[in-house]
Parts: sequence; structure tokens; C-alpha cells
Amino acid sequence: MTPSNPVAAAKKAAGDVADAVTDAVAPADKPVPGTPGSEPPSLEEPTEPREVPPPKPDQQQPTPLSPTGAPSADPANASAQQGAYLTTATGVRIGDSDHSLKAGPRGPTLLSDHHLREKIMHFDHERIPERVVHARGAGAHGVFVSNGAAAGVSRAAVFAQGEETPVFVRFSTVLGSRGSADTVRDTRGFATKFYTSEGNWDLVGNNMPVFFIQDGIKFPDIIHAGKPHPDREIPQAQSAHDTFWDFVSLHTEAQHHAIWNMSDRGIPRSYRMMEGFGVHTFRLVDAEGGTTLVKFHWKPRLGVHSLTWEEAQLAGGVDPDFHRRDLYDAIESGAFPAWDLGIQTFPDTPDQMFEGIDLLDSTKLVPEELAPVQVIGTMTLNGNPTNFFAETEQVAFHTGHLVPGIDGTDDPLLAARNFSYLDTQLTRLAGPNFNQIPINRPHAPVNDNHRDGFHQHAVHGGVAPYKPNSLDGGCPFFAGADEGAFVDVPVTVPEATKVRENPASYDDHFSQARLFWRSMSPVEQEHIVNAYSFELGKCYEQAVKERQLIALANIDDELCARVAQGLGLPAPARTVRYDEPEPSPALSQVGETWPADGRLVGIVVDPDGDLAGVASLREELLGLGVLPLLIAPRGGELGDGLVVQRTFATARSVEFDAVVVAGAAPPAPDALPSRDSKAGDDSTVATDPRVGLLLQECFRQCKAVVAVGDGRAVVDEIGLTGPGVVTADGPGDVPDDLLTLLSLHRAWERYATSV
Ligand code: HDE
Repeated sequence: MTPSNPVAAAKKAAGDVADAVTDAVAPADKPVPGTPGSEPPSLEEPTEPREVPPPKPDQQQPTPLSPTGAPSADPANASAQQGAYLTTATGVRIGDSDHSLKAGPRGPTLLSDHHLREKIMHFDHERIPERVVHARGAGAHGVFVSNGAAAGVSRAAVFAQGEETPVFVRFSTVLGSRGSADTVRDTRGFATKFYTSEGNWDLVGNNMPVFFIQDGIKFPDIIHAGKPHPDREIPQAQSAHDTFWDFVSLHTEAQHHAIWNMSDRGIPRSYRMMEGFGVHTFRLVDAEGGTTLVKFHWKPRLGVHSLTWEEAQLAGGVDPDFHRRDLYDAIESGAFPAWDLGIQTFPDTPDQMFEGIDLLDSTKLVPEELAPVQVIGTMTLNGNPTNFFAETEQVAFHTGHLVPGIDGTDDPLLAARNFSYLDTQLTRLAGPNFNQIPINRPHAPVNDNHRDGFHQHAVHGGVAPYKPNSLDGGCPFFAGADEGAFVDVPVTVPEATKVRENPASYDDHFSQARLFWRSMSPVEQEHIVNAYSFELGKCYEQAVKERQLIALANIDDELCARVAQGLGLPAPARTVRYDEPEPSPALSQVGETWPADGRLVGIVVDPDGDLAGVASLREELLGLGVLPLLIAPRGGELGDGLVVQRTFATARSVEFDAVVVAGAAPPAPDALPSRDSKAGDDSTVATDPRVGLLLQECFRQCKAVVAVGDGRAVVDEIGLTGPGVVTADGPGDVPDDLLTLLSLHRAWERYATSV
């Protein structure tokens, strides 16, 4: 990317604003993120009755509202546990929950034990069906502030200048089960619920701008292909298997999305560092009824960054919660992630095409160079959920949750979604009243004439939930457009014959996959080659590999040849011709600098070394919005107020964006291959061998390694030199160099295929 690129300039501007966000964060008194409770526990089991401790300061709850959106007089914690004593579900105090009621100490257990029966009954039903896709996710509360730039094209209140709208966001993987690892290669969901003054608007997007299929009727096919094989139920949460590649190599409209998954976008560094896309084209409606077609983009203030494949695999083992932990810890430590919401706008022409691109085809993107992204507001996530199940698991998004001024289009993928998201909640949330669950409650008055059903929370008055009526005084009434009614846009549908077929423009399956490939830097292309080689290398069937190689030949000869070489197969010739696409530099994620808010820096400490220096370095990094984690031979307190957060046994490189070696601790007593395999069997090294491994892994992943004071001996001992390896005399010299390196994400020059 060149600095003159307008996208780069926009990204840079975003970075400047994010710097300001960093400045606003209170530095020194930040807690160590991740402690489980709001107060430290006592050693003895507490026996004195007291109210439950409050939630942690970083936690928020759904706004207290009635099931029908009325402001509630309830205290903020009304739906949390109440009182000091254990009770039954109906509030009867319980004196013993450790022993069932028995006829004598040796039984039998009595059926009259109502507490036992209730406790076990409830436990038996604690699980609800996980989402059929996007089962694994993490959520956060926040606020969206509009800058007014969309007010001219949409009458939605959420886009009025200065309007502040509460939001709840859920990030997710697609394929894995609820307990699967965060860092698998997959698309990520990016779903936002805006609690607007006119009702809820859900923008249910992904971190990639295109989708596998053009028509929703193919969704069960692509998902069945991506999910584990039905016979053995393996592999979990990944696409490196025969059924996935069987489908996408036959149904080649999936090839564009597939190359995004094979790129670094498939293994994000953090939810905080992902773009988000509405994918479909939407229709905005202004105050006069005028319409504009748009695509929505979320631009992360921290830039778009990824793990390497080795890091993703390591994290899958050592920290399967890598992404959710990162999100929660960043919010808890005050490094609030922020995204600008932007739109690409297109004239609402009858053909719904832009520059030859079919706006109703969700396998196509519109390059930002052709239609720049205009920022219309900013979202900041500033609160962790108080309860995962109540909020993140029960939140129910729906593409049909639209507000006046925001409408869908006839994209056949969107049409199927508009059915699916309502339908799926019936089983997942057991009935039609899921919008009354606290996290889903609108912040606007609800008067919907829907009645009854499982888990009805509203106590409806009146006798006439029908229209027209006179018995309830005619209530509720229809609103006109000037009273805020949602008005369906009178789009002209051309006269047509009912058919099951696609428009001809949907036949182009490869030109944008090539556009994406050609927009990548050499190092990003290398990662894509490696990803295809790995995934196809895990397939058993030769025909599947050969068929996918033909698809790759249709994207790019060299890509195909390099993957074919890895598979030990001949590279086939291309079978499809199309016009050469222009690359889109905005699609590359390498080569710029970004704020380092909430980046994790491991500091390797020698307990007998310069602890005062480490303490001052730690304070300084906290002040800069970076999160230092102290790594020492053993746990506990070191002195100078320093508490060890990782030991040489528990630390692993993948957790850190950079490592500072501030001491040269000799091998600890547990640095034995029999106690910790990371110690290896090299007994000749002067420093703990696990520090060597930590640094070597960081070096291989092109992360920054900074050696300060005595720590320089460690870096010398294992012979690390080159870009991104910095030495400093004292801790005071570290922060500037470190921030510069973190802002680049990696020392890209260290890759053999340099950018
Ligand atoms: Fe979804 N999708 N989807 N999807 N989707 C669901 O809804 C579906 C599609 C996306 O955090 C389900 O409540 C169909 C595109 C996200 O709760 C389900 C089709 C995009 C989430 C469903 C699509 C998405 C879902 C599962 C093709 C990106 C997680 C549980 C017509 C623009 C939301 C649920 C959350 C979840 C159906 C295609 C994004 C089954 C039928 C395209 C982020 O209703």
C-alpha cells in the first residue's frame, strides 16, 4: 500500500483518533484483567450472611426495562440474585443443600424432598440448543455515536447527528460447537444489536465482505459441507476436510469466500482487530422517501491484524479462549475497542448494479477504490457482560430487525435469512417471546398485539388484541410515516415468470477471487498458499484435491502451481476466462502503523535482577495503554509491588504481541524435560531454557523482542538479531522502540517473502 492511497489515509486518520482514545484511559490503577470476582476471597469459607458481592466494575447488564420496553423502576441489579440466604426458586430459604432427605443416614432417599427434585430438575434443563451456526461467540456492551453523515440518506434516528445508541455486539466463529477453540481458521461473525429509540436494528455481519453462496437455499448445503463429517463427527471447527473442499470445488461461486478464509482474515489476532461487513446491499430511505443503496463496513481503530497459522494452532491448545479473553481483558483494562461504521453508497437504479458489479450478489464486493467508505459514526465497546448465558447466549439477532430509514434489498441470500433468524429462535429460545428476554428487549415502547406463548413475561391488559376493535378503544393505532412508522419502500418489481434460476451476472465465480489474490502483499500470498496446501493436504480424496486445483488455476496460475507442488500433484490449466480485474490495495492488511492499545507485552523478570527498573517499565507501559504481563521462574510476589502473572511453565509465546527480556534468570528447579517439556534437554544454557523457547517462537512469528539490561545476555545466548530485535541499556529506553514495533503488528521484514 502506498501512503498516497486514500484508504490508507482514512485508516491513518482512524489511528489518530484512536490515539486520543488511548490518552483518555486512566493508566496506573488498572487492575490485572481476568480476576474472577470484584473482591478477593477469604481463605476460610465465609459463614457470616451478607449480600452478594457487586459485579466487577467492567461488567454491564442489559438496561433495566420492562418486557414491553417501558423504563423500569427496578434497581439495576433487580434481575440478579437477591438476599443473603440460599432459597428455592420460589424464594423459600433453605438450610441444607448438601444432603438429600433420606430415611436415615443410609437411605433410601425420599420423594418428598422437594428441594432435591427442584434442584435436579433445573440442572437437567440448563442447556439450550446451541446455535446451528455461530455457536461459539463472545459479547460486549457498548455505545454507537452517530456523526450525522448518514442523516442525509437515511431518516433513521440512529443516524441523527450526535445520537447515542446503546449496542450489544456478539463476535463468533461459524463452524465450531459452543466449546470449540477461538483461533480456528474460519469466518468470524460480527453481529450488532442497536437499541435505537425507534426499536431494535440488528446488523448481522461477518468479518469478510462476501459470502459462500448467492442464494439462501444453498445455506444448508455449505454448512453441512463445512461441519464435521456426519459419521465420525470430525474434524471440529475447521474446513480442512474432504466435504468442505468437495462442495466448494463443485459449487464454485464459493471460491471467492474460500480464498478469504484461506487468507490471514481467517485467523484474526483479536476480535478488536477485525473489520465487519453487512455483506448484503441494504437500502436507506431519507425523510422524503428517496432511496440509496449501501454496503455497511466496520473499520477497527486498531487496524486489521491476524495471527500466524502456527500461533493459531498453538493458541487452540494452550488457550482455546484466546479471542474472548482478549476482548474481555481489553475492556476490563480500559482499552475499549472502537470501530467506525462506514457506508459505501450506490445510486438505487432499477438494475441494482454498480460499475458492472451486481449489488444483489453477495459473493461480490465493491472495491473501496471505486466507492470509498464514508464514516457515519463510531462504536465503542465499554462493558463486559455480567452473565454469559443471560446475555451472550440468549441474544437473538435477526436481519428483519429493521427501523424506519433502513431496509433490505432483494438479495436472495438476505431473503432466506429474513426467514431463518426468526425461525431458529423458536427452538433455540423455546418459543416466540424471545424479544422479551432482557438482552433482547427494545428500548422503545412495544405494543404488538402478540399474545401468550411459552415464557410470556408481559402482563397484557385489555380484551381486544385485534384490529379493528372498539372494545379497547381502538388501541393500538397505526402510525403514519410522520409518526415514525416503518414504511415499505415501493420498489418496482419488473414483471417476471416464476423460475428457479440465477441472473446471468451470477455466473462470474472467479474474477473477484483473483482480485483478492492480486491485492495481497507477497507475505500475505505466501500465507494463502500455505493455507490451501495445509487444508487440501488434510483431504483424503484425490479427486477433491484435483478439482480444487482447477478452481485455483482459474484464480491464478502461480497460486495453483505452488499449492499443487505442496500436494505433489500436477498443476492443471485454467478452464474459465474473464476480464483481468484491478487489484484493490485496501484489501491488504500489511504495511501501515496502528495504535497499540491493549496489546499484550510479556516482561521476563529475574527475581534477583533489577526489579525497580521492571516496576517503572510496567507503570510506563500501562500509562501508554499497553498491557504488561510479568513472567518469572515461579509465581507469587517479587517485591517492589510486582506480582507474577505467568511463570516460565505457564507462559507461551502466542499470548504476547511482544516480549521484553528484563533479566537473565538461571534455570529454575522445574526446568527439566521431565517436569516441563518446554525445557528441552539442553543443560548447557546459562539462562532458563524456556525463556529461550519463548523468544525463539516470538522471533519466528516476527514479533518484537526487546532485551534490556541483563536480558541482553539471553538474546545473545540464543543468537537473535535482525529487524524487530532491539536492545536497550535500561528500562527507560524501552517504551518508544516497543510502541513503534507494536504499531506495525509484526517485523514483516523478517519473513523470507518480505513486503
Ligand atoms: Fe447467519 N445464521 N445465515 N449469516 N449468521 C445464524 O441465527 C443463516 C449469513 C451470521 O451472534 C443463525 O440466531 C442463513 C450471512 C452471524 O447470534 C441462523 C443464511 C451472514 C450469526 C442463521 C445465513 C451471516 C448468524 C444461527 C443464508 C453474514 C450469529 C443462530 C441465507 C452477513 C449471530 C441464529 C449471533 C447466525 C441463518 C447467512 C452472519 C441459523 C439461512 C450471509 C454473525 O438463523
